[in-house]
Amino acid sequence: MKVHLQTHVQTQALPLRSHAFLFSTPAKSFGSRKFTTKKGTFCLRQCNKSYGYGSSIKSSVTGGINEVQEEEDEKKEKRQPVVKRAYPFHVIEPKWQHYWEKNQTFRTPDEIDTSKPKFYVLDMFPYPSGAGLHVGHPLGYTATDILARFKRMQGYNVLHPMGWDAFGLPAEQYAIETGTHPKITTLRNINRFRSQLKSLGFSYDWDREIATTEPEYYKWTQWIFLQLLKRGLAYQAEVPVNWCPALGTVLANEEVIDGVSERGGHPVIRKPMRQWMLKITAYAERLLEDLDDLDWPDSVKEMQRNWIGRSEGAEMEFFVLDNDGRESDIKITVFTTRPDTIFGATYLVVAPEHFLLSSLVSTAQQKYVEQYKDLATRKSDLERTELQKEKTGVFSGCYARNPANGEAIPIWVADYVLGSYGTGAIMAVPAHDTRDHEFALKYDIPIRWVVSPDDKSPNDYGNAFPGQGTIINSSNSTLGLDINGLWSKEATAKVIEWAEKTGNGKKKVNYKLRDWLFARQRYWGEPIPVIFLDDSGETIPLLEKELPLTLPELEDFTPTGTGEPPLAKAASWIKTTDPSSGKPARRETNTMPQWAGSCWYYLRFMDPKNSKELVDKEKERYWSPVDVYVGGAEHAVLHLLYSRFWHKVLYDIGVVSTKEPFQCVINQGIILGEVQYMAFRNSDGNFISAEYADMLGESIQEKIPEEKVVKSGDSFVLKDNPKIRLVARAHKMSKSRGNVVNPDDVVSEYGADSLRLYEMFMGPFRDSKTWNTSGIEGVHRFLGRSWRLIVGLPSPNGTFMDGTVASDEEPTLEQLRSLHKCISKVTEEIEGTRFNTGISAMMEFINAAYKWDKQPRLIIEAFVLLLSPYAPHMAEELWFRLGHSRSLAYEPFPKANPVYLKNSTIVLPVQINGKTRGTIQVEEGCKEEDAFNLAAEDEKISRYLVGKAIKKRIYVPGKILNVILDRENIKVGAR
Ligand code: ANZ
Repeated sequence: MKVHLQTHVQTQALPLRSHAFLFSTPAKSFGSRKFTTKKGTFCLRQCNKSYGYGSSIKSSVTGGINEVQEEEDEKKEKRQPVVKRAYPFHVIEPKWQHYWEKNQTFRTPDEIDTSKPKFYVLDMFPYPSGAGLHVGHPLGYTATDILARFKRMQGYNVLHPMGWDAFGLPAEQYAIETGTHPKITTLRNINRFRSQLKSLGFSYDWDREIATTEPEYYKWTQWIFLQLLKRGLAYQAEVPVNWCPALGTVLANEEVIDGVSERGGHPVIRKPMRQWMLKITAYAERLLEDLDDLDWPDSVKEMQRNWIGRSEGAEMEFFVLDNDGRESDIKITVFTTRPDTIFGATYLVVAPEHFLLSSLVSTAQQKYVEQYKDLATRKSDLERTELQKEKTGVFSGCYARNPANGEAIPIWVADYVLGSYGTGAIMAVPAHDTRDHEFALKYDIPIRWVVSPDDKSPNDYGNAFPGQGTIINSSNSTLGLDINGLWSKEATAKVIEWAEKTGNGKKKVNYKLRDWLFARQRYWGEPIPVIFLDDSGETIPLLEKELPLTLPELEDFTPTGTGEPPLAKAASWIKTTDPSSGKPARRETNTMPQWAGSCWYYLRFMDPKNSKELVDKEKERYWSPVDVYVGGAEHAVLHLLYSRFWHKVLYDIGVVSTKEPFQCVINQGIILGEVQYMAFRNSDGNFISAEYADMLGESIQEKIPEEKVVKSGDSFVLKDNPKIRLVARAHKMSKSRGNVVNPDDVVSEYGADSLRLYEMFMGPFRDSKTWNTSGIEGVHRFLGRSWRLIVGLPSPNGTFMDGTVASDEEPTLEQLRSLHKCISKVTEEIEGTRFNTGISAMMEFINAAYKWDKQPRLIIEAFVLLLSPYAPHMAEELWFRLGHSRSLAYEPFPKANPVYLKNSTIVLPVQINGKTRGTIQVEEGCKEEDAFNLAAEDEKISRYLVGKAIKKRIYVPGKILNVILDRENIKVGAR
């Protein structure tokens, strides 16, 4: 999945008054440096063959592990030794990737033992960009792989698939520039991604690989569209799009920068066009309610809630007055969340695009209102609703009656009210809404306080008081409405009740969520399966048996110039006939947005080759829902919301059995580029310390290499001149900053296991973290140490002996304790997705094991199994060297024995002045202070201590505590 380029207006939640805009622009992918080869890549290439697009992968290799080993040994001899290698990962890794592929180790069979528990762990599938994998990808993929491997070893049936979100703008843009068909570019990129992923040893079931661009896949995307259409959840509407007359094309929001096209800088205007919309708003309430039971980050749930933006309130009617001050038959409906403040509504505001505006404006104000409307259409909704922006508006020349107190109040036109939310009109209460307050002060409109906080009179407030409180100044005996003295909540209920009874309004729930704009004027997307009759223009859905409606071959992908999508050029494809009436018809030339394919792919993985159904019912019932879904936080709103919407529709029509698709969502953190150190020079070219750089204003920045930098206190300074402080900063990886790390380089230099381990060891999985090459060296050393502990030291020529140094002796108690502590911690930390601390536990274990004379097989085998989800290649090789002939992928994961987890107690003799006076029971490893306190509490021993001053204590942990008394000094008060 990539950060999708959105075309036009997406399902939108708009910030309104008092609402902060919570969803920031999605983070873009890291990008990647051009593929470079370094020492060692030779070996990787050998085994990372690219396979055909969409084809299932078949290994061409025959023979068992030994045969593979021989082949590899042969290759090894031809290779140059690489100094940095702590162990022969360059031989081991391709060997095991090869083995897994040949033996289909990670294949999840179609027919499985469903009495076993299941675990479906899914990555947000990538957009196969031309840049290849970046180091951000393996972060999430390693985590899911560890979980998948761990659960397999715990006896679960695991579904761990991978595929491609392969429609998208870059391939089409490339096609426009070069004429290369997007299919070719996509295929090339998929092959590259696949081989890169394989080089990292992920345990995907490659047999289930899918691409959203494959007709067998998008047949079902189209099928879902037909179901939506059947249920009135897909409809057509005129919607404004970004139209660039000079380029003759519709542009995505991201292709428009400051009102001009990114390409060429031509003006872009908003133009209404016929579009397909999906009625996600019909599911707003369920999308909101069902969030509660999900095991998702609170921040993501909150973002979804804000995006849906449920507001409870009322619609109130305000009759417009004619020139004589009498009620006309035009009424303005406003949406308010604060009906309790109705007596304080001293003016109305209608949005510049309000449908009634032209019938309201007085002749005298006509000119000003027109000018104002014109200005407003050039601003985005975001600009209009920005809290800090000065409010502007014009008087319409017209008044309306406040239904609560009968007052005539002015109607204003102002762009801080949006046409697209609520009713596009508000009752303005300047005493209790900050925007209205600012506006009323500017245009000299009366401010009436109607809510009083308990402790202060409202006039003490220079600003609006937007809170709840006790209602004041709110009674009208003629209408029988009196809310004075009520608390805001009660007053709101009473006003709504009164309004409903008198016909002045009604209770109303509003959502900020908008329907989803579902058409794109692009070639490289799923064709929309409908036709239009030539004579009547009627829309006819394709029959299900006509699916898939495949994309026609095109040679020219350039825009048509008329705003018609590129498919308009496929003349013979467009012309068709309606099968039921035989009438001539035209095909739809818009395509679906990239979101479509990613909305439901998790279902197809359960049954990827089913040609009769989207997914087999039993398979779906077994595998649903996805147990753990890992991906970037940039998908917190739209992708997850769209998928949930489709899933709920599929639930309603009986295709899926669960209300929600993803039980647990985890967002991995972002990997920032290596820390960069910046120094500053003044205009004479001399270095100046960072704190003066701002003062001078004209300083020149210079990047300083790490080796010329030292840490001094909390700062970084120049090694040669410690007076010069530097600025240290980590930036998001980007090509332009030149701080992108290519995983291929890391793999060739340190091996895939080191990359996997490093990505997990960098810090808590969910946090952002900075890349640091010396960190990889650290984990690489750990792997090397583990290898040498088990295999033994290399001979002088650098080769390792076969087998291991494991002995067949029974492990000691100390060894068992070390091991079981490690098992317990590693298990707990994998389950809690705290992978970094799991690695620390293994490092501690290895440090302890280095102190042992012997490495008992029982201990070593268990450690190898513990290590295997993290560093599977090395673990498999060690397992093989330990004498096993099958992969360890399905070996039971070690279980911690509680007996070895308890700290045991020992009997510690206590001496006073060298004479044994008793014994105490202490925990093994007990600290001196604790041992002494226990001794002092012991009845037998304490009597030798009472009233005595202590000269010193001699403590040998586990052996003895000797307390030496000061014979000269006796504690005051004793005797
Ligand atoms: C009177 C009032 C008094 C309001 C008060 C607020 C405070 P949310 O919670 O975001 O739904 N509003 C309604 N429609 C609007 C539009 N199209 N553009 C801008 N503002 C709009 O906000 C609802 C509140 O936002 C409504 O309640 C309305 O102002 C304003 F002390 O009505 B209120």
